[in-house]
Amino acid sequence: MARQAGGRLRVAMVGCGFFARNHLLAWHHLPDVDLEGVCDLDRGRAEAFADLIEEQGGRRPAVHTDLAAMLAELRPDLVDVVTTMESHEALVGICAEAGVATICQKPFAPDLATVRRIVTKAEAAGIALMIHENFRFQGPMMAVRRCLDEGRIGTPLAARLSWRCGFDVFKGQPYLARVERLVLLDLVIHLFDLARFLFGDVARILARTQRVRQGIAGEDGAVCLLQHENGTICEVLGSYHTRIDPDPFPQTLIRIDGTQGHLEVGHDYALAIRTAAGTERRSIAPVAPDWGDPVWAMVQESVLNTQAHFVQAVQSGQEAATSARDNEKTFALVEAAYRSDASAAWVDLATV
Ligand code: NAD
Ligand code: 89Y
Repeated sequence: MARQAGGRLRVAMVGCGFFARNHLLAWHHLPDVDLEGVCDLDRGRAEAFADLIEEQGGRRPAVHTDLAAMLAELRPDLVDVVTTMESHEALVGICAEAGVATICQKPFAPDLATVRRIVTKAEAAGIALMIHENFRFQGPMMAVRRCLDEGRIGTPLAARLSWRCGFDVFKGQPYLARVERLVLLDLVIHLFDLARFLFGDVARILARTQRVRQGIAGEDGAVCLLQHENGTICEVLGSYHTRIDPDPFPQTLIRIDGTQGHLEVGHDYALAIRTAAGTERRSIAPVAPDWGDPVWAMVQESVLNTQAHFVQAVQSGQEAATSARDNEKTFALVEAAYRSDASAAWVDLATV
């Protein structure tokens, strides 16, 4: 049910780990939101989050170690699930049973069958469920989408989205070293969503993966080719092992050839648009939240934008852009990419 526009939303978070700090601060700084509760199996982590809100001048949220108990006590309007994928089915299930609007971090689940079970349960319960897919909410990516919408380079023909860097992702997220489906499921999933955001749904995919780093369970490099339903061809590159200078982390570098011109997003968010009229160059650097860290500015701004989008969706009763049903399509691309890699063949999305 749509909430009355302008009403305040009572929010509770579950998962107080590495990435959740960005969510916590974004909820604290969003207008019309009251952060009522934080929950983690590790009470110390939840207490530390509550301390941080107090240090920021906010009202201390209630601390919990059990989601169902937190929902029974606080009855929030919105729950933010910021745990890793293995727990999403159980936690979103608890939210569905409580009938509460839920936003859940990516990856939605470990596999497509689980994604589909969660979507079915959420729809049967009638809750709004959005996946926290934040790349399309990065300020620079929204600027690229505006250029395409304005027809600056005509119809996109061929494109490249590249996130290849040497940033040590295992330092902040040590669990990544143990997952067997690594770079496609953890990172390239964002680029697949970005490709869908920029060029629409995908008809078929070809993918190859590589394992470079020693001592990790999954693939850490991937090159994919997407053929979109509208004919655009998009190359998607993801890697955790690339030694490159300057290192673009956390940026996605972009090139798009269109019928009327070429668009490029290079290092430091340098946008260049080449058309018959000449070349326009400008910065599309993100606006760092004042609570942010300069290295993570774009990530933190995108978290803020993603959460603001869900608040708006819940308040208006409209479906979120990256709703569970929408994200199932992004997830299907990951599943298709693994199938393509295993068979060394194109995979038609209609078969996934
Ligand atoms: P993490 O392991 O650091 O934190 C997860 C926390 O959830 C832990 O504190 C754990 O105790 C808690 N938890 C797990 N199960 C629970 C349960 N049933 N009840 C209560 N608490 C529970 O993980 P992280 O690095 O913060 O990642 C969380 C999610 O965020 C992952 O899915 C990851 O892929 C995603 N992530 C997204 C981005 C992005 O840019 N969108 C970046 C990094 C991580
Ligand atoms: O977990 C990943 C994500 O979602 O974006 C980048 C990342 O932190 C490391 O791959």
